Amino acid sequence: ITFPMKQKWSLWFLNNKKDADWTDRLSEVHKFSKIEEFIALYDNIRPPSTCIGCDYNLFKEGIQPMWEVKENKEGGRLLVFIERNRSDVLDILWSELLFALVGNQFGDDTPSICGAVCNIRSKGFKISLWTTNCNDDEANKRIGLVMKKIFNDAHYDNFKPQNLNGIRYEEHENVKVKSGSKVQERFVIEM
Ligand code: M7G
Repeated sequence: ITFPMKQKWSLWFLNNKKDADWTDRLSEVHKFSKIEEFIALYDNIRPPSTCIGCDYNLFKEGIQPMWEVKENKEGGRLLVFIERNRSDVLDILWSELLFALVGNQFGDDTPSICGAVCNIRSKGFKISLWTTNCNDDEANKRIGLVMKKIFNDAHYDNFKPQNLNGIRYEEHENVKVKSGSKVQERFVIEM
């Protein structure tokens, strides 16, 4: 018996070679279409907290995890910040989000989703879900509410999801031009 996925996904990795071009740092690690393939891969990669300076990305097969491609060009992201002293929370939230995606938890809103990104930085961590149309507030809010439920239902040691300061929606166009400083959000979902 095998467990095919409704949607094929691909895992990407951005290495921490800061001197190289951003696109050269990015590589596609593995594509998969069965839950058991995903679990086998998941069991063999380091948790994000051990990869400072890197990104993990889980994107739909065929969508590159970058602003420039057509699926992301007019999109944006549902974003949470995680403080740098909570690497345990980073690892939990990232795995919960991955399993939710491959487990089809976003249901009928899956077409609006492009993928998930985990930015691991010494100053702190970011987890985001990229959606394809930044103007589709209704779909993006429904997706954000599912994300909120996933993060609320996770089990933490001595941490409350309310400490995440909400899930904010940012348009990629605004993120691009404001690297470093805080981007104006389109909406926030309180945790
Ligand atoms: P980041 O890694 O998303 O956030 O962006 P950080 O500030 O927490 O490290 C850092 C830089 O990586 C950006 O200013 C861009 O130079 C580059 N970069 C990030 N993304 C997501 C892209 C992308 O999609 N395309 C290109 N060309 N560069 C990107």
